[in-house]
Amino acid sequence: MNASDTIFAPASGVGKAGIAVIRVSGTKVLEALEVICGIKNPKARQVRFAEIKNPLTKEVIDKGIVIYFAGPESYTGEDVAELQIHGGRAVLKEVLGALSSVKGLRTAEAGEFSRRAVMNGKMDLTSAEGVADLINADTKAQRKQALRQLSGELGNLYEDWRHKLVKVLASIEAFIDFPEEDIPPESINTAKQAVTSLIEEINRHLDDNRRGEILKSGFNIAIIGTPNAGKSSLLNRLVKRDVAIVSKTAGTTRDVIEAYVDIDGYPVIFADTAGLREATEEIEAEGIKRALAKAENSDLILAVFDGEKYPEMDKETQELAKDKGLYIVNKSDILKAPVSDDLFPISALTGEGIDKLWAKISSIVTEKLSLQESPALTSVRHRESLNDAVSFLQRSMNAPQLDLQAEDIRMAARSLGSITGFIGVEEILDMVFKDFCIGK
Ligand SMILES: Nc1nc2c(ncn2[C@@H]2O[C@H](COP(=O)(O)OP(=O)(O)OP(=O)(O)O)[C@@H](O)[C@H]2O)c(=O)[nH]1
Ligand SMILES: [Mg+2]
Repeated sequence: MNASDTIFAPASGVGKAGIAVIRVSGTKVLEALEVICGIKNPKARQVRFAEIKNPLTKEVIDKGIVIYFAGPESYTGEDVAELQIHGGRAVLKEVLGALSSVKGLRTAEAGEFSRRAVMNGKMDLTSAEGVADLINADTKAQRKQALRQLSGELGNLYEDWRHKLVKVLASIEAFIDFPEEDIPPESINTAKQAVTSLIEEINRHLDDNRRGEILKSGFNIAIIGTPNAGKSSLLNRLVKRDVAIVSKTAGTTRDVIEAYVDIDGYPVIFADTAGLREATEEIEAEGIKRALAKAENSDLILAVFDGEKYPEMDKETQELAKDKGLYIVNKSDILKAPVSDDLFPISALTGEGIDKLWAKISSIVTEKLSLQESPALTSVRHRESLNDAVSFLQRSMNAPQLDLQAEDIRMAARSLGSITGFIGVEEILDMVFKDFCIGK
């Protein structure tokens, strides 16, 4: 990958459409516009109608709209052009072919436009990740979270923390490097206090039950229980589709069957699993193994008990679901004993009790994932760097010497900087001189 190449790629999706957009970015954009569209000296940000030609045969491929953005006032910070052409496969293929025949132009790699935007300081890394999340957003809450991140809310939070550390570092370094300047020793205490409160703040942010990450990837709900309890029937009922096979044969479901639903704007993935019992053969044993893994990795468990057997309730199912489960007694249509208040009696067959269960699931999901005032942590990458930062800060608090303390704080600032992509070293020096007026 060469960052000096001019790159192009369809910005719109695959398949037929009324319009397709091709984006071109780099130093050769003007040249490409002249060769392919016959446009010379375009005005930035003005819509131009143009014939798009094959530069070799001069044949007109399509007629469309061309917009030129002069760098740095563009998405990537470079010269950019957007060609809005008809979205037919042949048109797209030939226009892309025409672009690739211009010397110095090549197809962009995945994420390369946003990568250039980051490299050119148009956005930080978290915003670029927000762009990807926004494109992948399936539900309203996912879209909102992604847009907040794209808009820089998360990046600003991390940058703000890093700035605090840079300030602390500046005061410690000043103390070390310029002892003759009579810096009050309290400044070291103030610095320590700042580090302590930052550790607390980062820990609060980390300790959010993975709200942002779950919103991004989907809230996982596993349906478990003994064979024939009615797990597959419940799944079909909940997602209003016939996704899983239902039969009176115990042990029907073998593999994990997942179905995706949007609950009030939140992404939820229900997983039906194999019935739990002593396996009778190899495939069933594997299915049960997967069921247990699914239960372990889910955010909520729907423990389904067979109403035909109630009040007997399977012990293993109870145990598996005790920390994060709802106990559901299915087949309420044929129940012989009344169900106690803490359980959800339902009939997957008739639909009885499903509304109440659905309301409960929905309230759990909403409470767990609802957007908060401060932006949520959304990726493992961020979590790892934040954990590193906290470790360094904690170590700095116990460092025996000031210079070691400073080094740990510098490492912590670096970890934070790696999240947004800003790891300025120079600015620490800048800060020393600015805040303490040391030097001439
Ligand atoms: N009467 C009654 N029968 C039900 C109800 N729900 C499911 N059944 C029946 O119970 C049997 C088993 O249902 P499934 O949904 O396949 O059960 P499962 O828990 O997925 O079973 P496995 O996949 O074998 O683990 C089928 O004959 C269903 O028609 C219900 O609410 N009432
Ligand atoms: Mg089943």
